[in-house]
Amino acid sequence: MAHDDADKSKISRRQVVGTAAIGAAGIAGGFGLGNTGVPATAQTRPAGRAGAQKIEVAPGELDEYYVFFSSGQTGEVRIVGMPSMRELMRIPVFNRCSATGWGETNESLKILTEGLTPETRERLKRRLNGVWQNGDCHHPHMSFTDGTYDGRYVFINDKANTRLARIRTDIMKCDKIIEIPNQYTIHGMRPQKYPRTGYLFCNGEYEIPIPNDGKVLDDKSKYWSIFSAVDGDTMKVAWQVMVDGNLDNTDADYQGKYAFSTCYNSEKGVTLAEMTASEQDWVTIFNIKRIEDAVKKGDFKEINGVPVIDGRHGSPYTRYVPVSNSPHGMNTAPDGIHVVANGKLAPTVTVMDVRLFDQLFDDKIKPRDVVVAEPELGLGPLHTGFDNKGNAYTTLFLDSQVCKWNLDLAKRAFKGEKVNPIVQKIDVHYQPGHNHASMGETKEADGKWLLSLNKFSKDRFLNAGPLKPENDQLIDISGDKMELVHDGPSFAEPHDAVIVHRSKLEGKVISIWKRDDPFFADAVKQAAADGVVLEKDAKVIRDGKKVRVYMYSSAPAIAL
Ligand code: RUQ
Repeated sequence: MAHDDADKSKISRRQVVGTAAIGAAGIAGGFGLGNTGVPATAQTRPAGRAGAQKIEVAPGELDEYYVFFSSGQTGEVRIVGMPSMRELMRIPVFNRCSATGWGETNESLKILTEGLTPETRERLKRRLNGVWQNGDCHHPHMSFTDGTYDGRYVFINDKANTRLARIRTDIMKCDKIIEIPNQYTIHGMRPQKYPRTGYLFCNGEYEIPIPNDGKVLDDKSKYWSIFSAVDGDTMKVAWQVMVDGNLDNTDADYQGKYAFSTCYNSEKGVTLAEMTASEQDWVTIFNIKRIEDAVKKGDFKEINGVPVIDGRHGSPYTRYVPVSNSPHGMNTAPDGIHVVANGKLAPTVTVMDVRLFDQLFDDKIKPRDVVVAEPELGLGPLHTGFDNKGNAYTTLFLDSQVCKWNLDLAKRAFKGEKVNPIVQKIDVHYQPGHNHASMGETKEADGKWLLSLNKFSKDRFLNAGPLKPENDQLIDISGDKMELVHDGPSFAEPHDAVIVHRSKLEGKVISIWKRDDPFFADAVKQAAADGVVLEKDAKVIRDGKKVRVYMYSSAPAIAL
């Protein structure tokens, strides 16, 4: 059974798209929109709630999961409760927030500037507040210990300005932002899962001259991409690896030995035609132990204060596994064995077995020998989530579907057995990028929920103008079949989310600030220097051209 049967009576979007190619005039109004103006899907939805699991969270009840959403160019991280899908909080990071003062207060401005490179800090001095005014968050991820979330931090990348931010989960505030030198953009970003985070792996998506000092402008033979490992405790770049091709998405294994990234521009092209010229690109595998040893024994070049290791073809530090043209998402299965590279321009996903990587690095097998399955799923496979029963869920961007498939069946089909690894496809609305299963990127994947983060919501909500909200759809995966149970509009552009069971944060998130929290340390220090007792003094200190106002408020009174 390859297709969802919920919509059998209706024309499928794939047919609509096909029809449109033959004669677009007949379907003005777009995807399945009838003359009533009510979307076809809404008309055909069965009365009452689908799905076996309860999604209502009654007044006074709490959600079972925290969802941490990125927000694309909005620059913040959002916390949503699941399954209610109620938005609980926004954490400003790369943006400016009038409600909380982020981007205005001394504390936030310090965090926004202290981790930038000296050149960027200098350049930004001429701008408002001396900080970047935005960012582009793609991938929020929680810190790990022993293969599962440990509730310490959430990390988020800024693709636009090559920054990595850390959010303290006890207060749900950002406490560190760094800019990564020698690379341009951070796209794929993942924490080390084992033994702990440890490293944050950050992909430099675009090839640039290294060092990028303005001397090389158009000689692309001198352009390289960089894979960075940031120490999550100190928020310092531990090491970088220079690679052939570019780096899109990344993930790490459950053994602490390898990280791997997709490359869609092995050609080092600068035009679309050049970038998609080859039949195959590759997955780059990084050998963490060998790289750490290289740093210890000095096999690197120091560039802008960071040890940069040469991981291009022929080096002992990397291996390049050919896969079909332009892979995108990179996802390690909770079984700790399988790693999925999602095809994007190819209809396939490529499954590798991490247990074979040692042999690959010892040159006992060839790169393609680590591939154990390559099922054809549909058009535009971008990202894959997992349950705890050996199933995978892949978003199909062009088909606007989520494809559920079975890892074991895919391996058997790869060996030549006549089995179909596809279990079910369900329509989503529309154009899904990431999806995420509850606890699905940890060894504690629980197979309960799947979120499909769809880029377009056309016809799914009251019309709020030409700019449509996006649509985060909640899918119940606890049964044999996926069931769509909730549509959730969201503002541009969440991209990705992680679903964390609330037990991982229970007792960790505080409700009252501690007086000695480092977040306010500078103000406390300044007050002491001014001879002010913060808890009870209300004073104005004039210090040359600076005026410091100390005051407290206890509703309805303010102290000054
Ligand atoms: S990666 S769809 Cu696919 Cu940044 Cu967002």
